[in-house]
Amino acid sequence: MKLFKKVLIANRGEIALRVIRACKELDIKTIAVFSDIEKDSLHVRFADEAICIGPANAAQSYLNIPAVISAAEITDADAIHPGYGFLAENHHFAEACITSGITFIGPTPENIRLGGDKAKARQIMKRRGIPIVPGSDGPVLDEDTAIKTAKKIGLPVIIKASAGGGGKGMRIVEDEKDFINTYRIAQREALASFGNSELYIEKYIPEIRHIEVQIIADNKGNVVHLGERDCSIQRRHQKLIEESPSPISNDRFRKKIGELAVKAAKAMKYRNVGTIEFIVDKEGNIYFMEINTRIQVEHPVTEMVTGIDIVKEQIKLAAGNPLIYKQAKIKLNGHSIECRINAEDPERFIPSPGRITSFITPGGPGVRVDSVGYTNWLVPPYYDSLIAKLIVHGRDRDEAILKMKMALNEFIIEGIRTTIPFHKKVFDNKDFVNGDFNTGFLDKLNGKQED
Ligand code: MV4
Repeated sequence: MKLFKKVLIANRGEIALRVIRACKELDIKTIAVFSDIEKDSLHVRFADEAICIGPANAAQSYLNIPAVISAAEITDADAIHPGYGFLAENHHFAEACITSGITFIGPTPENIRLGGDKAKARQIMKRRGIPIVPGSDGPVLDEDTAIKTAKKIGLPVIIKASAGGGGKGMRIVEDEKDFINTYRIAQREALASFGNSELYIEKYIPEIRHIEVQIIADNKGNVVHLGERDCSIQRRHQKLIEESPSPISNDRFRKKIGELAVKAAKAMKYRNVGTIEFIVDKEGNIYFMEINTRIQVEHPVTEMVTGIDIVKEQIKLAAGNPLIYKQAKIKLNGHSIECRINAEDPERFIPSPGRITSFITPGGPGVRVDSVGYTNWLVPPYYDSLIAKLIVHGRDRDEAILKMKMALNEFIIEGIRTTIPFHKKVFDNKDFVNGDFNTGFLDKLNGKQED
């Protein structure tokens, strides 16, 4: 098998360690990069080499393209893994890697660009017969067209930024008299947040489930899907709990949504690992939403039920190896759930960085912890507050829930506040246990409107 000799991991935290582990299993040397304040981080300790790329401020280190490329050149890396966040979905960065003769472990720059252009992606999928929510055909380019489109599809509508995603810059309009004002606010917000004011409009669908499909593709255009993940438990567009399979899924549903995902990937000549995001309404109708062109935080639940190491596959595919899986051979076994454990106040979700005075991880069959936490680690205030992912695998959903409850009780993190108490509350909730939830679950749990 063709493989890299040395991979530089252009990331930090648990995902950097996750990639290091995949490289070690493939007998590939690893290079960590770190900012001034992270020399004591575990990704630095466990990599074969480590190189400081700048100050704590991510804009000058983990987001600094020349610094990352130089680090790869100095250390003679033949590939870069971007992880998620930071430079993972920056098509200029993917291009810069290629120009420097370094393989970018991920999709093509063109794939990344389309993933970042939500209005265009919608248009392409529509033309291929993939169901999308009724709305504008691509972007809306002026106010007259916007008003006409909103009237045609009927209120409520949701206005979204073409360059947005992950829920940022979205606005719901319930009342026609508010439309133009909200449209202008959305436009200004999109320009300020993304440097691009382009918008598109969709019918607003209430009480949805957010269901996404993991796909893997080789450089010849072969694509398979690895089943779905249900990511409906979220707060302000931050996912908190993910699972596979979805509680509303069955073989027929999976075949349908899986085939749509593969069709979407083929429509855009997708390469490497990615996720096709859908929303599913109360009636079970499936609509294409977005393409995520990176390895995602929640990938472990898919690994647990398929037995496929997605990060190892990602590296092998990027090295030019063909897919070794046939769709018919991929079976979901049991049920997996992930809780994201953040260094945050569990009630208000405000960051709680600081020194961890005690860190004891849970264990036992079917319990996995992806984390860079340890006793005495100083959780920095500069980056994402995710400090651990707790993943369980059970024969069925009930067993997975029992294991998660046990594991949450065994997980001791002292010195900082974490979202563990929040998760304990969710796993005691009847609706969650019954699989009866949608993206409005947390509002219901708290008895209030959050967004
Ligand atoms: C929607 C929607 C309802 N209708 N689109 C949020 C993340 C992004 N990837 C897609 N999102 C949504 N798109 C249509 N046509 C509902 C969401 C959504 C949401 C919207 C408002 C407030 C909270 C939300 C939580 C999850 C999903």
